[in-house]
Amino acid sequence: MVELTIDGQKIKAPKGSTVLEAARSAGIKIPTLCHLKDINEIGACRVCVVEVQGARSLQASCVLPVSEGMVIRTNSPAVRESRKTTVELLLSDHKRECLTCVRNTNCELQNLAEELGIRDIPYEGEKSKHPIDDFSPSIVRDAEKCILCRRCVSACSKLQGVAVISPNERGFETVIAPAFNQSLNDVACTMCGQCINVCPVGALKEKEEIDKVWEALADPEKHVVVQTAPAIRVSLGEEFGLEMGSPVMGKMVAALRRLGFDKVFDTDFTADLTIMEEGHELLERLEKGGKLPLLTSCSPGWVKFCEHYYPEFLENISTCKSPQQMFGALAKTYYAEKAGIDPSKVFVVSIMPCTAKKYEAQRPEMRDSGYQDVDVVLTTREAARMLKEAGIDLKTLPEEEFDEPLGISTGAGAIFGATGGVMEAALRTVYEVVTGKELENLDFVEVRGVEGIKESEVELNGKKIKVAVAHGLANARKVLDMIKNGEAEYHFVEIMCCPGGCVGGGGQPIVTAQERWERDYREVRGKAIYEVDKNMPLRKSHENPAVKALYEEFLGKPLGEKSHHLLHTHYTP
Ligand code: HC0
Ligand code: SF4
Repeated sequence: MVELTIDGQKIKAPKGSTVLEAARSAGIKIPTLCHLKDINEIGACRVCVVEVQGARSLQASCVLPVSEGMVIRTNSPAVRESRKTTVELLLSDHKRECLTCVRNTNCELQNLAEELGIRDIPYEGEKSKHPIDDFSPSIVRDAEKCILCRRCVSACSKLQGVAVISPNERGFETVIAPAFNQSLNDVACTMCGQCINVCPVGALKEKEEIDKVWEALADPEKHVVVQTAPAIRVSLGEEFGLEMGSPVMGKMVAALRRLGFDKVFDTDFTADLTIMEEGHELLERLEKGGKLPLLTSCSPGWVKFCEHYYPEFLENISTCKSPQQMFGALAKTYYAEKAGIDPSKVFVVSIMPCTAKKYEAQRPEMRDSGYQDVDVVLTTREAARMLKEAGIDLKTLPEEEFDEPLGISTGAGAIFGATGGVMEAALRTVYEVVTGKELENLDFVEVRGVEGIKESEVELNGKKIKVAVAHGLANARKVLDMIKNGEAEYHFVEIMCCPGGCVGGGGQPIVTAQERWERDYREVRGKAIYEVDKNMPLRKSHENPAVKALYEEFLGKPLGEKSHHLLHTHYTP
């Protein structure tokens, strides 16, 4: 420990920590902009400058290590002046569309300008000119709003191990973009949206598709159904001012019904179905000597990553479509038939915590119903925007139930939303199917939590099954490399593209740098998902009565002919 003085206060801080960390631990606030805990700690923006006694210039506190006897001032005239000038300069070359910006009232630059009391921008001069890149089905990039903080660059390379965006050119010409300023659509971007989640401003956002949904809802010819992903039931509330991780399942159903959807269904239903299909696929590969380890297929950012960077593993990926896509295929076949509706009139909307799901829905493989299986994918944020536009306040609504039959699910379906959840759900079912015995303890805690890579072993009729779970593509890389190099051997591996799994998806409510500092959003939302599971009357996919009925009435059996046609696909190199 070292002792230093910050604003007249004596503070003890661990050796190797920064002045910013020491100040925050003592409750002294230093504003930051480019800083993002553990991800982007580069001292680039200089908003966090402080005065160090004896030093000739102001220092960026986020990269300044503490030292014994240091005397720091975080709030002197020189410090305030410097911070203000920095932000004024940023604003002078910023496309100031605050009133119409997607991040209006939720922008770290806007908040900072307000906190620093900036009332005018004295440095109006030349402005950077860059076209908007909106060719990707998922991500829109507007470099004229970019403040060059590099948070997206670090997230893409450090969290995702993808590194398709970086600074191009120099000085005033600098632009954060793929190499040679190409479109994100033309490079090996996974469309995960992690860059959006860390962007402090509106330079990165999802491709908004709200208008298509308004149009469908207004069309009396269309039967518009909505499916809600597992993760959004613990995150949508954040957009309405509720505590992070608040469960809002019943209110969410009520809100979507009031928005005008003809049926409010649940992706958790097809998550349960995925377990039936994928569980049997695992058993078949184990018995018949198929390609192992089996890798999960539900996270489209991960699948795209595998296609670009590890094509040699494509045959390991489960042939199961994701729950979102199984839902679309069934909505326009099984459901349409059962409800007596012309499938061409069924319009399927998904609400997903994910930007890559927009891309997934548009893949050519995803049309087995005879139509595009899922018509529009909205992120959690877009769904909240629609509700707000309609004047629906989630908080004040009663709790309502999903519609039947595609709204019936178990706790196993719910935990898909957190890292380790697909694995746990699969183990609950596979264990009981193989052994014929009832599981005494349903909680496979070894695969839970935010550790980057988790491993476990399960005994099935005397045979040890080794499993692993990875979340965040940088961790996926590690696991795949270990398998490739013969350093690890598994039978089944769950890979989720986003840190924390879908609860941390690129379409989720934005968590600011300050909030990321205060708590681990992946952990808070993940725990909330496991609470949802705990409170469900049924917690094993194979016990879902609607899934059982689906097999009896329509599919026949897991991996049967109809399943193969509607619910499975192949990703080819
Ligand atoms: Fe997920 Fe999914 S769990 S990918 O993490 O499998 O996005 O929430 O909807 O499809 O169910 C996301 C979340 C889904 C799908 C499901 C899977
Ligand atoms: Fe990188 Fe994901 Fe953003 Fe693509 S979407 S640039 S892979 S962080």
